[in-house]
Amino acid sequence: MKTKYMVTSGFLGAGKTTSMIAFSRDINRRKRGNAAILANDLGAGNIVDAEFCAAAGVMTLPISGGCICYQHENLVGKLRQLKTAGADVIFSDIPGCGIGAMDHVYLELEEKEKDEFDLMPFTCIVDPERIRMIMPEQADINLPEEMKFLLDAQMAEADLIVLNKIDTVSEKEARSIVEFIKGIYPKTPVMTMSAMKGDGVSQVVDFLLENKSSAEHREIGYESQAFIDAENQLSWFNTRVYMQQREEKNLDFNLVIADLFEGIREGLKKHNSNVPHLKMFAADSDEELTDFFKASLIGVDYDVEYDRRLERKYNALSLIINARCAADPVVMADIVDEAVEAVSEKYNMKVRTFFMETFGMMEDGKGNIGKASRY
Ligand SMILES: Nc1nc2c(ncn2[C@@H]2O[C@H](COP(=O)(O)OP(=O)(O)O)[C@@H](O)[C@H]2O)c(=O)[nH]1
Ligand SMILES: [Mg+2]
Repeated sequence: MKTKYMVTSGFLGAGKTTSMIAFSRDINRRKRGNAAILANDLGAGNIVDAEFCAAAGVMTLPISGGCICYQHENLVGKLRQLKTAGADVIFSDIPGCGIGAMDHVYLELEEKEKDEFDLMPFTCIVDPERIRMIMPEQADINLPEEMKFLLDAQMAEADLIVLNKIDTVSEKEARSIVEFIKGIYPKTPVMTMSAMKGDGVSQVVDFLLENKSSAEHREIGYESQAFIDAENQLSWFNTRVYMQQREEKNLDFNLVIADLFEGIREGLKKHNSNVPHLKMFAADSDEELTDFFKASLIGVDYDVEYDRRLERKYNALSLIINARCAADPVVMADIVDEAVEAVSEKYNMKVRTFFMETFGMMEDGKGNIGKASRY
């Protein structure tokens, strides 16, 4: 039997990872298959999303170092690995600008591995907050204008557009966003759901399992000047820091991490910068995962959203921070450094950085086109 495979696209923080987890759990719960996630990111390692998917109890493999668009053999290898482990429905996302996978992933799979994979509808996850940037109101949400191109191109590329986070808007608002999307893309089905609360998830899953991708090239301005200008605005920052209380006192690290988020928020505001998605993850131990922390910030103007907080106190913790920034990567690294320094003083902790990488999407063709740099 062929393995079903789907790519999820969408803007940073739109809910791609949360959606893949929700789809997988729904499939497993309703015994519609055995679902797995291939979590893709540009960094070399220490990726919050992959850790979180696994912690959420879904079979997960990470594929890091670059976009799946540019590592076909590796992608197929990982898909086969998941298949061997029992998966028959696999979801993966695309990092970075979040476009280009129709040509680079779907069309290549159709050409080379047609007998092995059934391509489910290429699905773009839309966030009701960010889409306001391109709606008639042209909302200013403190993101660079150049990013508007991405919001549009992501929808243009998709077989299915899903308006996510409907728990955050009224029915009337959701309807008007759906009408707006249908006005621009009259041929593309549009569905609504809340990946977090579960509303509409089964309906989307049924659509995905019962339909196939058109697997056709669409003109979305890939590599156009507008694409390059958008890509130029984005940078990546990943780190893993080990924090240890100097007097062996057990700390509520939820407070430490909340202070870190606020420190980074202040630093970004001071530098007139923003972070479309800042994620932090920490767990009690790599294997057990009985206690873990995961939270997201989707911009300096929003509240921190907690998927999970730590239940216990610890005297030391290893914390992963991933930031997808609209900021100079070096400035971003300094902002995080300062915030870490501030909490280390406040809580009397020794801090060691075990891993750090920061790069601009456009650096020597890194972004979608190659490997992340390591400093
Ligand atoms: N209220 C609400 N929040 C959501 C929903 N889906 C995702 N989120 C939150 O949005 C943030 C970004 O989600 P994530 O899946 O990491 O986005 P990604 O960057 O597209 O993978 C996280 O804080 C999620 O908890 C939803 O349906 N409703
Ligand atoms: Mg994600």
